[in-house]
Amino acid sequence: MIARTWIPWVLGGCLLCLLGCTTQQGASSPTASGTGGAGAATSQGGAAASGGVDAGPGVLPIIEAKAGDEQGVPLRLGQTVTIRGVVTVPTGLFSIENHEIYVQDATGGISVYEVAQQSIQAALGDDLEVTGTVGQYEGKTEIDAPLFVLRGTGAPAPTPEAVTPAQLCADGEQFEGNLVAYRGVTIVGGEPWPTVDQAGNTNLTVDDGSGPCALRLDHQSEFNGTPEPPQPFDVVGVVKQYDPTSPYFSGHELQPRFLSDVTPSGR
Ligand SMILES: [Ca+2]
Repeated sequence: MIARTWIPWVLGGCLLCLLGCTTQQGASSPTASGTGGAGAATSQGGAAASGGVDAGPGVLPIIEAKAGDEQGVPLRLGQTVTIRGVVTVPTGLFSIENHEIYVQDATGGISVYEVAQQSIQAALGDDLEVTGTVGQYEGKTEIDAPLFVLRGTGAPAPTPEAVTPAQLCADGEQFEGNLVAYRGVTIVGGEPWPTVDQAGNTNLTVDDGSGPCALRLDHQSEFNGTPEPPQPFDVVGVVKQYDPTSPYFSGHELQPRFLSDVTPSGR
């Protein structure tokens, strides 16, 4: 007789697995385990990962993993979840000492963070399954202490959603972690463009006519020591947040990744 076990990850939201799952599909593997869709047997009620790939049993849509309460605190704070998405910010771009990457599925994106180690070298387009703890740092929701399973490589990048600076500053929570784009912005305040190498990050204020919001240049990214771009410009990046006080609904900022994320405005 083979008993179907009531395994703990059922509590993580995989009620459908009561009907059809017998194994955990390697989600706790500490390292990348090669390519291929080893676990994509069934779709989780709309939990499709990027590129139309079924996320697989036990995988939460990212929008659910990062959902917040009325104070902007993640509803699943401290809980272990498994998500799956395409890498939009690769290893080594935003942090050298620690490790911050971003992954995105069809429902949204999120920061994945680990301290003092890089347990995977994630590249743009990697299709990663991530199991970790939902955390929050100064308002920014993260998957902390992550374990990774590489499900594929070379997935197409999500199309950045166009947002205005006014939207991002007024209602940034809905965009947090996502790859987005400002269109036709000019620099209207904040710190100057880092034309000389800076020891710290640079926080500029940009506006497209809708209202101002933040554009943040990580000092470890390739923007340091570059000429100020012609304006207006378009800029792609992920949405971060720095808001040290509750409720956590302010302090959203767009952070570009590469020099190629900034282009002359098409307007
Ligand atoms: Ca937040």
